[in-house]
Amino acid sequence: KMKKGKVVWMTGLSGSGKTTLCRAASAFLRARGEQVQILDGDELRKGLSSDLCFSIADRMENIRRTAELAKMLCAHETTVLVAMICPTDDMRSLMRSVLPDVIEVFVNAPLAVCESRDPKGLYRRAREGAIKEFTGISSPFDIPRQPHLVCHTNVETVQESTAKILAFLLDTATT
Ligand code: GGZ
Repeated sequence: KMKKGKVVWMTGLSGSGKTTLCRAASAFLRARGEQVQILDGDELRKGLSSDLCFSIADRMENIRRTAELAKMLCAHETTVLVAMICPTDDMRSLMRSVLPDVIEVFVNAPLAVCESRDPKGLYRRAREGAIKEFTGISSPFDIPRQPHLVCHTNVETVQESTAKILAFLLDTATT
């Protein structure tokens, strides 16, 4: 019987720590000899989705494409770790319709914390009006209703959050 891979989808604001947690989880799984693919919104938007911007419709299409790609990778025993804001309930429903077994992780740092981190200066530019439709500032972010896990990255260490994700993933992998 073919073993199917799992998809873990990190949803959360820009600067909440999605990429960091994906990289940490990926390093752990690779060290165990597992095949892992990270799908990072920021990266995909330079290639596969370089035609898309940040309107609701474009984000929907971005999510749909990424979910379909994750589904294909899953069929090859690959664990797929997605770092994508996926900001609205509608987008998460679309994502779950393509990936019924997805593990949804809410990477939850308060907006004020994400804004104070501002590693790329995007929040500052969004506040100045230089970036339109910025999530949390001028574009919606719905609080996830039923995530499998919540990582409070403002109070947990990267190790603690990663351990939580891996424990859940490895537990569901055997059931
Ligand atoms: C949100 C934006 C925007 C706007 C550029 N709104 O933290 P980052 O910088 O490195 O990653 C963010 C990334 C978000 O893309 P996603 O594909 O994850 O979004 S979605 O799921 O909603 O389709 C951020 C950067 O792109 N970025 N402009 N206006 N984030």
